Amino acid sequence: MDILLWHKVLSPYEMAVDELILKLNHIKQEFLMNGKYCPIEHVMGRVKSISSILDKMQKKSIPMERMEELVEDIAGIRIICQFVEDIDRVSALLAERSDLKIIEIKDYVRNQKESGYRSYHVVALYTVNTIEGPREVQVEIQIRTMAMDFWATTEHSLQYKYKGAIPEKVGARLANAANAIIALDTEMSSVRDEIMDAQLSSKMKYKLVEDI
Ligand code: 0O2
Repeated sequence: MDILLWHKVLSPYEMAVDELILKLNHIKQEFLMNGKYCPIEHVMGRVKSISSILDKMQKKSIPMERMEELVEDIAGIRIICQFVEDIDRVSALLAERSDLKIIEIKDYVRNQKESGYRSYHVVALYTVNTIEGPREVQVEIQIRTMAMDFWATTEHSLQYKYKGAIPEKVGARLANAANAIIALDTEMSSVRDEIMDAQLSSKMKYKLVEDI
């Protein structure tokens, strides 16, 4: 596939990522305006690079004609939460939306991957309006805590550094770190109410100053 065709194929995914980031950030504002704690800390997104798409297709023996069906994370959104409990709240918010049709849930929070990876994945269909009419595209929304994100980002760079073959010693330390992340998330959850109250009042104060 030549580069122009790639851009044409990826364009609806770019639109989906841009629109969803905007909409999800708006949820944050709504919570704040209503004086409520927001389970979303921040939102990021990206369209998978052409080389990563090709790598995944090769790894999973996906033929070109089934790329859009089988590479589920061409459009990727990442929602970062403060507390583990927020993950279910965000997942419920997504399930209620009329612009998302959820087709698959992968709960690696309750079912941690062998690598130590924890995150909650929602694969959904989202419609964008192109000049050729409406297009339904798949998006993968990853929901995780800040601590889970720290671990996953670090492990991802080590996977890259060691080309997927992380040495046993490093793997063992990553496994220890994964356990420490679980302990940290549990500890943060135990002081959740106090942190939520403190943050809400400071954010509201900031908002009032902004409004004057
Ligand atoms: P990217 O874009 O570089 O993050 P699999 O074959 O199991 O690896 P699958 O079945 O396509 O993946 O779907 P799954 O398990 O939902 O994983 C898709 C994405 O989840 C990955 O994208 C990662 O972002 C993240 N992920 C899954 N497992 C791990 C893991 O062990 N460590 C880290 N750090 N992230 C993980 P990609 O394709 O890796 O690409």
